[in-house]
Amino acid sequence: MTTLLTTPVPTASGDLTLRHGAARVLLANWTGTSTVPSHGLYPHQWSWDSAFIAIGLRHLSVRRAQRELETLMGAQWADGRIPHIVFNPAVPLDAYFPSPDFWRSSRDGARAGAPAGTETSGIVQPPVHALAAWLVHQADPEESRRRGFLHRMYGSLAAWHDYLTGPRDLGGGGLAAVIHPWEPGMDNSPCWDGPLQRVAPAAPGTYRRADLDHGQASERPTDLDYGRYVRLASDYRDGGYADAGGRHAFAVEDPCVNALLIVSEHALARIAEQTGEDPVPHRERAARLTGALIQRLWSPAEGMFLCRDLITGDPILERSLAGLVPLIVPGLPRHIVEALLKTAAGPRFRLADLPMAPSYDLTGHAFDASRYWRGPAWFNINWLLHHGLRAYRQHGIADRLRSAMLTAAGASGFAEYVDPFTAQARGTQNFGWTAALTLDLLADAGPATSPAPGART
Ligand code: 9WN
Repeated sequence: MTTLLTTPVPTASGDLTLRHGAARVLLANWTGTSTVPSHGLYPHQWSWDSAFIAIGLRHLSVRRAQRELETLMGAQWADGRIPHIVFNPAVPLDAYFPSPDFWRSSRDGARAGAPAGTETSGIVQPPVHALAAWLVHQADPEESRRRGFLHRMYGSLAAWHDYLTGPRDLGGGGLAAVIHPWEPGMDNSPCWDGPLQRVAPAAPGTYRRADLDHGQASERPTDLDYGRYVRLASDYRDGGYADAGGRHAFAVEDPCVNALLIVSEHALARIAEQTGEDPVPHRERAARLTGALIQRLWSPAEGMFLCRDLITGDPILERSLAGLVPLIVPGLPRHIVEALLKTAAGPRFRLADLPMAPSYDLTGHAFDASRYWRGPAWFNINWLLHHGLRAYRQHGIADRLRSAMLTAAGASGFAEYVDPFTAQARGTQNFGWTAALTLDLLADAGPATSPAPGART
């Protein structure tokens, strides 16, 4: 069956203009060792962006896609964490906040194993990396073997997953927790509104937001929320970036983060098979994580997965698109798949009639079609949904989503995100993962060219 772990068979039928446009963005955003999400708003290397970017870059240059991931893994901490930003020392400090002099990773992260020669942030982002490494390998297995690509990636990826399932299992229930709203990658999701109430914001004059130099204030997080982000990050830093034993004001289990961890753990099993390691522990861990995801985050009443606030112990009653992303997890019970598909097509997400799925419940009290992660549609999450739909054989709706995403990507100038009703551009343009995933979708013509059901590739 087609799963996220299968590489699409490239076709000649892709839209050439769109392909050229997407390739132009990736070439322009390449810095020589990695790709920036956007030169203006995000001028460094971001962790999950790089993974999605590598998945698209493999269609242009397998070597460059490998390099993208190798650069990121080169900044891994000794405790296994992959930092959410790897800073480019050539970029001025005031180009992005929080800058390296805020995180001070090489000094304040030394005890947690931060590298001495590279400045990074100290928090993490969702684990898309093993999936990306596997897909990059599959794009040209011979070249990958010749360069020993998977051999070089395996140990780092295994350490990364050990970190997430070890020190980051803050709830003790077998799932990875996030300790900052930037970690799940959906920074400004209404899911964090409740947990953030407990966080005293950093004093306004103590930092300067650089994001407002590039983005409209009406589309970005509020100053109050930004102050809370800064407080959480500086408290974590001041505690030496310690996880276990650290007192976290914010600790949440998120279904998208954990679904990606499960898919990446399956990818790690495939990688282990290629490198001569034992794949079984990875399959077992993927199975355990899947059980914990269902047990801790599935809500039969909502027909979707919910985040869990580890400080109160309660589910967070906000419906974000993160709760449908587990559709990418293989082998879900049938009743859960059916409920997820019903919720996706229902009034909250309208996947069957809107161009792309909104990031948050259309009927929710906090819905905002323009503001960051509170309604707009994002390409990376819709790309994941597209794969989930294919995996569970919903080819009609997957085809529709794919073609709407391609249209929106081209028409919006490869926007960071789009209005969920009109698909009009929002945020910045020439955005890395939008271009990369466009290339990937163009190469993916659907089930007709996919391997036979059950095929292991
Ligand atoms: C903070 C880079 C990143 C994405 C995140 C997105 C946004 C950063 C910010 O940009 O977050 O990490 O400054 O808002 O929310 O998903 O990885 O593209």
